[in-house]
Amino acid sequence: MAKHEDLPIPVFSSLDPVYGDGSQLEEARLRFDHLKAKFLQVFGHPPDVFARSPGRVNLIGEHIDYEGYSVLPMAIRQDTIVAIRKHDAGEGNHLLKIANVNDKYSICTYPADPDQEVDLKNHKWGHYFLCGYKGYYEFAKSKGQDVGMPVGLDVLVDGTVPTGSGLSSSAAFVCSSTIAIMAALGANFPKKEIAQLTCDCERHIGTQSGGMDQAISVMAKSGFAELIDFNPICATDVQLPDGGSFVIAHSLAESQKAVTAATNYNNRVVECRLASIVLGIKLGMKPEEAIKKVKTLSDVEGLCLSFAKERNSSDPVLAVKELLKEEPYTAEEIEQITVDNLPSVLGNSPTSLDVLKAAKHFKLYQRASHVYSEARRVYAFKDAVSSSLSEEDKLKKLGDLMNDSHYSCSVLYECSCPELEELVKICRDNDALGARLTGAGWGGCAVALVKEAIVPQFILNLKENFYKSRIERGVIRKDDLGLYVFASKPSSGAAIFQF
Ligand code: NG1
Ligand code: MG
Repeated sequence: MAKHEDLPIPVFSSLDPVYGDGSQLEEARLRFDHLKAKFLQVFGHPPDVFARSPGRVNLIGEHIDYEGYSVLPMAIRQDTIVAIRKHDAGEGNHLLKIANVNDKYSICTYPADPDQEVDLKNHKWGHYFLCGYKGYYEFAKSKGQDVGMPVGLDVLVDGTVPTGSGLSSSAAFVCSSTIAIMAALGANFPKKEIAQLTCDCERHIGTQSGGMDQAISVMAKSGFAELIDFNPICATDVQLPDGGSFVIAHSLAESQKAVTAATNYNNRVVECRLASIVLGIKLGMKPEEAIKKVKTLSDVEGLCLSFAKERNSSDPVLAVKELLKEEPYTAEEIEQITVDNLPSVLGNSPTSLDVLKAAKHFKLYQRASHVYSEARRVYAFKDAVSSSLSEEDKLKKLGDLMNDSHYSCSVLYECSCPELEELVKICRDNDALGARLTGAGWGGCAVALVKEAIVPQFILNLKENFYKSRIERGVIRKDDLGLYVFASKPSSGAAIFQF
């Protein structure tokens, strides 16, 4: 039998395989009916085809995908649906028109030109569609496929993944866009290739992101979390213990990753890159060699491990502790080690230059310690799930690992924020077995592991202790609470609908 990741995106002629048979199905029917009606109203034609791709919650393994390490997310029910219609050759104006069912997002128009640049200085929501558009053409060309003359596309988007929440609304949008474009143009590819191409193309938005979000959005299976490995991308099913449930709660601080990239997300990617090069040099590589060959902390883990072994340890963090200093490094201090200036060390990439301009110093010790320890927690989590521990002990172990992960994100990686700290504490005070920020951080959601039996009471307690005062202050509406705090089961991955 072909492996799950080698199969193409499934094409369904009914909603049931994705949205089940309960209240979700009714909700989905209404959404699709509304999409069809609105499409007709905006564009004067019905759509050809639909694609959907879900958001995700990362259970453990934060800020390590771009360092080459495995992560453990699961898809959530909330998703993005893209309805699309391809113009006939010779028809219309050769434009990509991207509309949204939510009036907050005004229509975005681009030329139907796969070679156009994404205008990073002028961020628009439609840019994520453009990422998928460019990505599809880049990929098809790299496979030597005849892509023909680009034609105009009419597009209508309906997303239910809250934005800036660490639940990967961006990847849900990029993946559903890419898959809708493929479906409209009559192409389909193995899931693992789509996971890689959507990861590559989301970088056109200006973040040096890893591939977790796209991989889970494309490859998720209902009922399972997935251990995602990179290089090459591969997903292994992880069946979570029955007695526990994951509750997702929004801190209500929105993190605008595309806008804050230089000081937050890309800054950390650059710090990890510099940490890995400095470690490589300290562990015996010539500076030119390290600059050329070392891209991520996983590239020098072998050297760190040999160093640790000589000291009778199997922990790469030992090398970090002995070889890097705890005080932040200045650019000059790093340049003395690399014997080259930082812009050149980083290959003069525009997004890295933005980081260098904005950074005062670089916390190499802290970032590398986080990455190596978090990578090990992912495997410890996976091992605990499949261990022979009693369910009670298993859940406790998973909760402890989630708490350790949060501590590391907060103290070493500094990607938390006061609202997330408050929320995580409230989760723990209300009997969560573990709680942590999820996704990039600096706002967005926390995820808590809670005993199944207490989920309703736990959610009520969060409402009382975290959300009530915010409703009173008018930050959110009481009726919208269900959008901000909910329990989630692992949901299924991307799909195409052709009715
Ligand atoms: P979110 O939380 O969706 O912004 C980001 C990255 C991931 C990963 C996490 C941190 C993108 C598209 N996604 O996710 O690759 O690095 O942060 O673990 O940039
Ligand atoms: Mg994102």
